[in-house]
Amino acid sequence: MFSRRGFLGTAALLSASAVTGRVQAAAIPEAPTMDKAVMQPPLHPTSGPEYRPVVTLNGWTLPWRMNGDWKEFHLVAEPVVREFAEGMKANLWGYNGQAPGPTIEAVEGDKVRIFVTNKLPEHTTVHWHGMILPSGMDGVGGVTQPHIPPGKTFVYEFQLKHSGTFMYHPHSDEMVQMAMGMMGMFVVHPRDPAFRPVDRDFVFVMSSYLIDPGTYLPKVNEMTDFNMWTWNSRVFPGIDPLPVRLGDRVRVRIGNLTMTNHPIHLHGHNFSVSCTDGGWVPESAQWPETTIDVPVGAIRAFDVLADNPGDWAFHCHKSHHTMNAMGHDVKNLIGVSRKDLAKAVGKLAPDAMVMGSTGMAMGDMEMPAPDNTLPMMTGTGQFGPIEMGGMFTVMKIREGLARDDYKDPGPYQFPKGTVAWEVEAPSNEPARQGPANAKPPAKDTRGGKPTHMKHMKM
Ligand SMILES: [Cu+2]
Repeated sequence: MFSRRGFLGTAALLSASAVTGRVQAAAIPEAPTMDKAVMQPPLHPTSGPEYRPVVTLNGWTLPWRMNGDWKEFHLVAEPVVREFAEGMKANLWGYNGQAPGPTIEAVEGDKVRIFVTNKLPEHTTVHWHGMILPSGMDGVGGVTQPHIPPGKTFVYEFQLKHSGTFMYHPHSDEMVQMAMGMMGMFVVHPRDPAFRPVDRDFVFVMSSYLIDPGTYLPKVNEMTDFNMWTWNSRVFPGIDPLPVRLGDRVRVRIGNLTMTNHPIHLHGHNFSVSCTDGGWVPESAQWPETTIDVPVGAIRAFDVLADNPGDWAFHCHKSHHTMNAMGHDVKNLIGVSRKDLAKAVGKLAPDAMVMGSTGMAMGDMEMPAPDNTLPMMTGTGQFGPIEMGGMFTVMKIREGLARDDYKDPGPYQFPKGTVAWEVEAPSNEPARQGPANAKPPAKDTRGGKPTHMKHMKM
C-alpha cells in the first residue's frame, strides 16, 4: 500500500472542500509515495464518470484530489531505489518513490492540474508525450518553459482533449534523465464508458539500462549495449504475471522509452492493435497479429479475447532481451570438442566451465556472481528451469477469477493428457526420411528395405 509520507487519500477525498481558481490552487496537494514494486489493485474513481481503471505491472496509479472542477495530481521527481527482481536493486531517478513513476489516470474532457516538485540534484521538466495541449504545457526545457530548478515546484494545467494512452518523461538533460529511469504512463479513459470497454487493462513502459554486475548505477552514456531490458524497470522473474479470467476482454498498453524497438509476442492467442499514442485505431483498420512491434518513443495497445485457458508466455521476441546481464563478446563453443577445450581452458582457468559443450543448457549452470547481480537467465516453472530474464512474463488465463483479482493464481493445472509427452523411441538413431525428391538407392546393399524407410509408417 501507499506509505504514509504525504499520502492524500484516494481520489476526490478532498473534493468536499471544493475551491476554484488559481489563487486557491496555490495550496499544493500532498504527494503520495510508494515503497513497493508490486502491482497495486486498480484505483476506482470515486467521483466523475465511471471507468474501468488500469493496473500497472509492478506499479500503481497516482491518487488525486478534486479542486473545483480541476483534477489535481502531484509528482515529485527524486532519486529512488528500484528493485529489478529479487537480488538486484538499482539507484535510479523516478517519481514519488519509484521508477517508473505512478500511472496517471483521468477521463477525456477532464481539466488536470499537475504539480511537479523537483527533488533531483539538477533541473528537470515533464513532457506529456502524445497529448494534444497548449504549447506552453508541453514541458520542453528551454523551448516551452524554463527548466524546473532543484527544490522548485512548477504546475501544468491542461484539458484532456482525447482519450487514449500516453506517457510522461522529462525533456531536460534528455539523455541522462531517461537513462536514469524517469518516465511513467498516462491513461485517459473515454468519457463514454461504452467506448471499447475491456474487463482487464494492463499498462507498462519499457526502459533499458547498462548496470555492470555488482554495481547499482546505470551507465547513462551507453547507447546500444544495454544489459537490463525492463518492463516498468523490472526484469523476469521480477515482472508480475498478468492474471486474467477466462473469457475476459483484455487490453495491454505498452510504451517504449528504450533505444530500440521491441516485438512483443503473446502465445496462444491472436490480437489486434487498438490504440497508439496517436489515438484509437478504427476497427476497420485493424488486422490480426500475435506479435506487435513497439517502436522507440511510441505506444501500442492491443486488445485480446482471453478464450484459451493456460499459462501463456508474453515476451519481447528479441531473444537477447529475455536475458539479464551477460557478456556479449563470449565465443560460441557449441560443437567444439569438450576434451580438448577443457584441457586448454583448464590450463588458463582451473575453475572455468565450457558453455554448450557438456550437454548442459545455460539454465542448469550456477556460477558465482558479485552481489546485486541477477543470473543472465533464470526462473523455474512447474516443469523445470525457464532459462530467461529481461522482458518476459506469463499471462495466466484461468476460469472463475473474481473481477478485480490480480493475485498470481499459481501454475496452470493442465488437464490430464494435454501436455507434450515423451514417447518410446530408439535412443541412438531416429528414423529419417530422405529429401522428398531423392531417388531411392539403386540397389539395397543391406539386404532389406532402404534404411531411411525402415521405420516409416505411411
Ligand atoms: Cu526487446
